[in-house]
Amino acid sequence: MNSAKDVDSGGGVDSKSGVDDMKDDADADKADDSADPDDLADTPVMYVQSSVSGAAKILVVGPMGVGKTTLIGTVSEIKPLSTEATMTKAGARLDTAVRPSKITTTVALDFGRITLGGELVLYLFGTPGQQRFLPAWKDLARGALGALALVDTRDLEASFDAIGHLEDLDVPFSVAVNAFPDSVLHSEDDLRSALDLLPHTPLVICDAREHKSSVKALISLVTHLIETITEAS
Ligand SMILES: Nc1nc2c(ncn2[C@@H]2O[C@H](COP(=O)(O)OP(=O)(O)O)[C@@H](O)[C@H]2O)c(=O)[nH]1
Ligand SMILES: [Mg+2]
Repeated sequence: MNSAKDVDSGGGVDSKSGVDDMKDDADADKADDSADPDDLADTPVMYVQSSVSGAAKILVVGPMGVGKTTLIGTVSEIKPLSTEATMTKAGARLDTAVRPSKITTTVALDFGRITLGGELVLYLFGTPGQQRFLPAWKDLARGALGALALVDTRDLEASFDAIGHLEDLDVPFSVAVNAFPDSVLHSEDDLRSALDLLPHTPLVICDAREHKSSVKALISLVTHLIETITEAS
């Protein structure tokens, strides 16, 4: 049985050359892992590259505090749109403070864009995790090709809603465990069984603050989507 650590961030990504090309290009496009999304305000190239031949709407889902805003900000080649708002006492009855240090929350959505392999543009829509945003969440799911479901192993149950909604709405997804320093280590088998994942659903570990790791998580999803579409046709 593999330890959760062994669920390499590339897990679930096969070595198809096209996918590797995507990874390399995405890495080259943004080599600096520590890039501050705010720096992108000065980035002149904001348009979709002329080499792009396809686009996909991708959801980034998960409970509050799991790292959705962070991941989209990490990978986005445009200044990400984020609707973070300071949590107030008014929301205290509704929004459970997941971490004392977390004082903002996404009130509508996050939006970012990443081009993989110079050919495929992913439009990333981060969805608010709170249960009361469920109607908005369903609207956002319309037209989505797939979703990356972020999971925090410190509170697996918090991810059940989002994963359940994806299953209900038939949105194919892959799961990325966003590793926090105090995350509990689980074996891959245990995680799969706790999250009730189908065998073909990719499960990877990522650090939403790291570009390469986050891109790998998205590539695992895209690979899965390509396989799903190919199998269906
Ligand atoms: N240590 C660690 N902290 C993270 C990671 N991802 C996000 N965070 C922090 O966790 C907090 C919640 O992340 P955020 O992206 O706002 O979560 P969201 O509610 O899902 O959008 C922020 O303070 C992030 O800086 C991670 O991979 N590792
Ligand atoms: Mg957020």
